[in-house]
Amino acid sequence: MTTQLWIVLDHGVALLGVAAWFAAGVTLSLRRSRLALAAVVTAVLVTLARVVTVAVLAGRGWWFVQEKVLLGLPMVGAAGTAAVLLAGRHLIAAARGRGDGWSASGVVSVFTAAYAAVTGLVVTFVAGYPLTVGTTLAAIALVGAGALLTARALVPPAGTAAGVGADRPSEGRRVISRRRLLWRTGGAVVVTAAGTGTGLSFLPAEPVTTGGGHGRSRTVVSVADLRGAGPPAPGGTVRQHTLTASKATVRLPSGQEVEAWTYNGEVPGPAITATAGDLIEVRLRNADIDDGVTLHWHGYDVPCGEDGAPGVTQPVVEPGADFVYRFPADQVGTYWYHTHHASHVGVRMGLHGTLVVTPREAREADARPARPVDLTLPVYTLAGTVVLAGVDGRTEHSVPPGTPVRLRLINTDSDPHRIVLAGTPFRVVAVDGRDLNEPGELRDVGLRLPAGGRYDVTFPMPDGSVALVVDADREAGLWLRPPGGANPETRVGDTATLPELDLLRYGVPAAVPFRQGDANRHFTMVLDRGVAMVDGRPAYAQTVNGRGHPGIPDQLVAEGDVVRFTVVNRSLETHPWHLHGHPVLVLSRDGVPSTGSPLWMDTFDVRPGEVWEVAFRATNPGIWMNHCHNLPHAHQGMMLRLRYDGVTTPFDRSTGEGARHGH
Ligand SMILES: [Cu+2]
Repeated sequence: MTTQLWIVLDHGVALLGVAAWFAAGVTLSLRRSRLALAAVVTAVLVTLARVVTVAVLAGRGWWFVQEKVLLGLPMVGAAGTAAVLLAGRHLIAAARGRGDGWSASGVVSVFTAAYAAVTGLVVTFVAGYPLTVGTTLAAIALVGAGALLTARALVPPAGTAAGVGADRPSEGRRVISRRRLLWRTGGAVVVTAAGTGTGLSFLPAEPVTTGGGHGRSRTVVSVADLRGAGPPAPGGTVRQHTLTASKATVRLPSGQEVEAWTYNGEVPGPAITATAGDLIEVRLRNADIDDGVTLHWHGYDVPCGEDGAPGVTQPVVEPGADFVYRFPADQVGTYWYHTHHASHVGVRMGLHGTLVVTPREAREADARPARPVDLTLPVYTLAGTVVLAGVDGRTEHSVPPGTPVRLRLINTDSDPHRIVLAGTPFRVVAVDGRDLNEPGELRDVGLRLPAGGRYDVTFPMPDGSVALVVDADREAGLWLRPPGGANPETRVGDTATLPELDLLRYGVPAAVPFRQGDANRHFTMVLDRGVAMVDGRPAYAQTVNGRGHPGIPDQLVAEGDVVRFTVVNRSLETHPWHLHGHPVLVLSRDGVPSTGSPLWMDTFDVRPGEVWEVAFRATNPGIWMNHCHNLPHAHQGMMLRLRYDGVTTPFDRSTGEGARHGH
C-alpha cells in the first residue's frame, strides 16, 4: 500500500475516533448506558487501530507522523484511559442493572477524550510538521478548555448549590468557593497556555539555514553584477528578440477567442531557438500588463542576474518599462520561458514560450537525404481548453517513412499531463533538456509530464501513422501520416490504462559527478498544507516545514558544495519541485535508489506521500528561487530561496529578508 493510501486511511481512522468519542459523550449524557458502553468500546478500538496506522506511517518516515506520535496519540491516549477508568465502572454497573451509567467525571472525561481526538486531527491539518512548542501548548490548552467548560456545564460553580450540602450550608459554600478557585486557576492556565502557544506559532523563523555547512564569508557580490553579457563563441551569432508583453485576443483554430496576456500578441510567445555557442539577447517590454512581468528561462542555467525573479534578481518590469536579458546558448536542449511575476496568473493567461537550443553540428546534418522532423510541442491550458502547440484540436503532418522524428514535449501548465504515443516504438532521449544514457525502446506506456517538465521523444517514422494523444483526448493531439495516406489509420486504444514509464528505472547507469555521501549540505523540505503567514497575512497556506513564503528560511550554500535535498510530500496534492539555476540529480524515491540512466531534472513531481532525494553541485552563484511549480501553490506560500554565501540583492525593497517577491 502506498504512503498516500496510509495517510488517507490514517485520516479516516482519526475521524472515526473523533466520531466515536463524541458519540460516547453524547449517549452518556443522555444516560443511554448501553449505547454509551458500545461507543466507548468502539472509540477504544478505533484509537488502538490508529496506533497501527501511525506505526506504519512512521516506517515511511518520521515527517509523516511526528505530531501524531508526540502529541495527538498521547493526548487521546491519556484522556481515553481516564475516560475508560472513570466512565467504564459506572457503565459496566449499568449493564449489570445497577444505575444508569451516568457520572459527572465520566461525562467530562469521555468528552475530554473527544476533544483530544479532534484537536490531534486539527493539529495535523493546521500545523503539521515540524511540531512546535507553540502548537503543543495551544493544543493542550484547547483540550483543557474543553474539559473545563464541560465540567462547568455539568457542575455550575454557583447558583444552584442544590445538591451540594443543602443541609449543611457552610460546607456547601466551602465546596463552591473551592470549585470557583479551581475554575479560575484552570481558566487562567488554559488562557495563558493558549496565548503563549499561539504567539510562539507566529514568531518568524531564523532567516537562514545552513544545512550543516559553514556560515557567512566576507566576499560580497550583488546579483546585479552576475550578468551574462559577452560576445558569442567563435562562429556563433547573437540571437536578438524583442518580446512585448501585452493583452490581446487570441483566436484558437477551433474559432474560440480568448482574452489572453501575450508576448508579441501570441500564445505561446515567439519560439526562441539558437545553436550552441550563440548569444541570446532578449529585450522585454511591458506594454500594458498592469501587474508587471519578467522573463524566467525555465531550466536554463543562466547567470543569476538574468534569471527573471522579480525582487531577487531584478525589479519587476512595469508597464512602459523594459529589461534586456543576455546569456550564452551553452546548454543544448528543450526549455521554455515564462513570466515569474504573479506567475500563477500570468502563465495561465499566456505569458510563456519555448526555448530550444540545438547542437552546432545539427545544422550541417540538415543536408542529409531524410530531413529530420523536429517539432516543439508546448502543452498548456488556455481558458480551460488544452492546447498543443497553438492548436486546440488535431494537428496533422505528412512525414515520409524512415524520417527521423523528434518531438519536444513541454508542459507549461501547473498540473501534469499524460502523453501517449501510438503507432510506433519510441525512445525518451532527453528529460528536462538533458540527454539520457542509452534510453531503451518503449511501446504501450504512458508518459507523465510534470508541470514545467520536458521530454524529447524520438523514433524513425514508420510506414503507418503515428498519434500523439494528450490526456486521453483522441479527438485532439498530433497525427503524423505517411504521404498519400494509403496505409491504414493507427488504432489508438484505451490510452488511459497503459502503465506509466518510471524514469528512475529507464536507461543505463553511467558515471555521475558525485554521490549521496559527497553532499556537504543537506536540506529537508516537508511539503504540506497548514496555517502560516504568507506575504504578511495568515492563510491556509501551501507550506514548507510549516512555513509560507517569505517566512521560510533561505537555504545557504557555498560555491563548490554538493547539496542534497530531501523533499517529503505530506499532503494529498502533487508538488512539482523546481530549483532555479541548477539541474538536480535524482538519487532515490521512497528510499529506492534510481537504477536507470543518470536522471537530471529541473522539475520533478513529488506525489502525495513520496520522499525524493536529489543532489546538485553549487556552481552557479546567486540567489535562486526554490519552489513548487504548481504556480498557485507557490503563490500560496510554497516558495523559498537558495542563497550562495556572499551574494546579495539590491532588488529586495524591504529590509533584506522577507520581501514580497513575485513568483
Ligand atoms: Cu505544489
